[in-house]
Order: sequence, then structure tokens, then C-alpha cells
Amino acid sequence: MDSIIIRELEVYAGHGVYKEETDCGQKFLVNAVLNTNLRQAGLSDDLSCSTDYGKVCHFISDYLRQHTFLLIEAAAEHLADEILLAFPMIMELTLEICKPSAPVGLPLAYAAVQIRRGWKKVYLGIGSNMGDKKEYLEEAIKKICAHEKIRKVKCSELLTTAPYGGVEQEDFLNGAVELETLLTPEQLLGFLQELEKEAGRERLIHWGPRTLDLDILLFQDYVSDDPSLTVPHPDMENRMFVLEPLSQLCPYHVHPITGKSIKQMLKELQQA
Ligand code: A4P
Ligand code: MG
Repeated sequence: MDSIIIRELEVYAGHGVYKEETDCGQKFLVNAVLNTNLRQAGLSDDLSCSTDYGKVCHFISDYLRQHTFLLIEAAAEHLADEILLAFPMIMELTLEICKPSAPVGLPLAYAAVQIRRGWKKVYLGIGSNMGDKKEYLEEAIKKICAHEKIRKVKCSELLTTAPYGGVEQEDFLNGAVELETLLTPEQLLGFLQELEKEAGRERLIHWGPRTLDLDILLFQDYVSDDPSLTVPHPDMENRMFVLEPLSQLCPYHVHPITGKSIKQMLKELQQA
């Protein structure tokens, strides 16, 4: 991807573990690589098609002067999210905060942290088979849209599906949701579990009836086999109620382990 580069932006601010650092302040140098598509701005010669690096520089300077952190790790973490929220065309950034006068008692050019953060594309499976199923799903989608670190939410059609997994229960209403988020996979799972709780979800029977079930199906190309968060969802290729709505949103999205597209997985399941 193309990038806009900011090198050695000087900011006088008060971050540090020692009292003198927060009281007196010191010079910081900021480097940033902002990943964004520059083609349109290049072709049109129009600044509104790009991200104004002058505005980004002032944003960084203002933010670092108006906030105080003990650690440059924390300054970088918070600043990265704020830049990504304020400048929506930036998909990902590498941010480096350097401290040339770090009080280490030895001569050094600087001590620095460097982090890479960005918007991640995520697909969720959503389902309900108790009470007003449509209302539970629509309410959850509304709350997902309202989260400040989630954007570009798209929902598939909601489909009535027969229960899968051998537990005798009511039909489900299922759908899939596409979104972009700055949350980590664990933070997103925590947020989805809060929404399930708010919908009165009780975990009584495994695979049993539920007011609201929100599963992370795919999280960009992230892979995890941790039982508390397994991504991609381990059983997705066997579930018509997952693949059908998902194929409406991203038929050519490729599973990061098997290399199969959603469309191919759906076709194979239909033929099984
Ligand atoms: N967990 C691990 N990975 C994930 C992930 N990728 N997304 C953990 C979400 N959660 C994940 O889930 C149990 C634990 O899974 C969580 O604590 C989380 O840390 P749960 O929602 O408490 O329990 P569950 O839903 O009963 O189990 P499970 O295995 O998540 O069931 P599924 O996969 O959600 O399937 N038939 C139709 N037609 N439509 C359905 O929607 N759903 C199920 C439940 C069964 N049959 C269905 C449907
Ligand atoms: Mg679940």
C-alpha cells in the first residue's frame, strides 16, 4: 500500500516516569508512516482525495502536548488510535516516538518505541432462536454500529435456519456482519459477550437455545487456536447457517488456514 511519511516531528511534552520529566517536559521526535491509497490524489491533484500531512503533524503535536503519560508505549498506543479515528483514509500506521533526552545516565541518540496499528476487517456470525429473534439481532447490530472503534458495518440478509448440532430447539434466525475495527480480537470478543449478556443470554446448554449468539468468524488473517477465542471459527465450513449469509458479504474472502474461499466452502457443503 502507498504511504505518507512524517519524519522527526519535534514536540515538547511532558511524558515520563520521573517527576522532572512531567514537571519540566522534554523534546520528543515522532516518526510516522501512514498507509493509505494515494492513487486518487495523484491522478486528480486534489488534496481532498488524500490525508493532509500538515493536519496530521498538528494533531500529533497537540495530542502529545495536551496529554501526559508515564510511558511512551502508552502515548503511542493512544495516539495511534486517535490518528486512525480522526483521519479515516489511513488504514494502518507505524508510529515511532523517540526520546533523545531519555534520563538513562549514558550517552545515547534516543530511546524509542515503535508500534503498528490499523483497521482490521472482521466477519461475525449472529444468531437467535428465542423470543423476538429479529429484534435481538437488530438491537445487537445497532449497538455494534454505535461502538466508536467499529466502522463500515454491513449486514447480510437474516435467514431462518433449522437448528444444527443435535439439540432439539426452535429454528434460528441467522446472519453475518462485516465490519472494520481498531479493537483487538480479545477486546472485540469481550464487547460481543457484553451484548449477549445485555440481551439476557444465559449459558445453560452447549449449542442450546439463546436470545443472542455473536461469534467471531474471521478476523482479518488472524489465526488462534486458544479455546477462549478460536479464529477462524473452527466449525464454519460445516455450517450452512454461517456460509450462506457470509457468501452474501464476501464470497471471495479466503480462509487463512485452508486457502478456500467462502464460495468454495459453501459449494462443497452443498454437495456433501
Ligand atoms: N469462543 C471461542 N472462539 C470463539 C469465537 N470465534 N467467537 C468461546 C466467539 N466465541 C468464541 O461460547 C463458548 C465459548 O466459546 C465462549 O466463552 C468463547 O470464549 P458460547 O457462545 O458461550 O457457547 P455456545 O454458543 O453454546 O457454544 P459455541 O461452540 O460457541 O456454539 P456456536 O458455535 O455458537 O453454535 N444452529 C443454527 N441453525 N444456527 C445457529 O446459530 N448456533 C449454535 C451454537 C448451534 N446450532 C445452531 C446455531
Ligand atoms: Mg457462541
